[in-house]
Amino acid sequence: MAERIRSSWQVLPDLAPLEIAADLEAISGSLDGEALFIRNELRQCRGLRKLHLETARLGAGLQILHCVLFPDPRFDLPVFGADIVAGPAGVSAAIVDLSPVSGSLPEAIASGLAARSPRPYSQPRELPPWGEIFSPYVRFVRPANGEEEGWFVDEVAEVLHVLAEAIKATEPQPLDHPATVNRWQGQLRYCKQQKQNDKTRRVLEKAFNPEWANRYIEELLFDDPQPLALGAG
Ligand code: 18B
Repeated sequence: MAERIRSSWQVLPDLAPLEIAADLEAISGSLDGEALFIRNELRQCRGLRKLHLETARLGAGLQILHCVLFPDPRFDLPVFGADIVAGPAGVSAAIVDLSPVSGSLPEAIASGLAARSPRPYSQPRELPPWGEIFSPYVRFVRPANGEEEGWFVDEVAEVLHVLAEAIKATEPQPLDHPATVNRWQGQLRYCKQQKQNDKTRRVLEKAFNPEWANRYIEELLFDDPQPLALGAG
């Protein structure tokens, strides 16, 4: 999955490095005597202020893949988010979405997502209340076997393709355009809702400590978009 995501980034326009604090790029430690490792990769490109892929192994058998692509608010683009959580018994949660930041998805995105063939997962999962940020096309499942895991990997690639096409087709609006301001607020709200996921916080608090977990969530996982310097765009 991580390899599929990395290779999907290669086609994006003006892909460039994005600085990351050295102490957040590769993190290792131990939890209950088990090795703990986190790797973070950051990029930026035309249309996206931040591309983030995190792969983590936390304690006894918990593996997480977390990927969020945050749009530059000047572009009419949604937030891409994916999270896969696997324990010793297999994948318990697999979610992928292009989430709107302006009420509803741009038309080309919605039709691109709607055109995909549905997969008959046997164990769909119910979203938590903070999940109201997700689009009607969100996929949230517990893949029951290798076949369903394969469906999910394919779906993530399809969703990334829909986003990549939209990035190519979208022109930026000025920083002080009301639509830009609206999308900036929508992205702020996306981050605020994601921070209500207690399951993420609890795992990080246990593996590290509450202060570290809070900094990690605020500064790396769901950092707010930069304030709009009105008049500068
Ligand atoms: N998340 N996930 O990314 N989370 O970060 N995640 C869990 O089987 C981590 C995102 C999402 O039912 C679970 O329930 C950690 C993004 C949803 O209440 C654990 C990190 C999205 C749920 C973690 C991480 C997202 C969920 C419980 C940082 C979506 C279900 C596993 C590396 C775009 C929440 C389970 C619920 C669950 C942990 C979604 C342990 C530590 C970007 C909806």
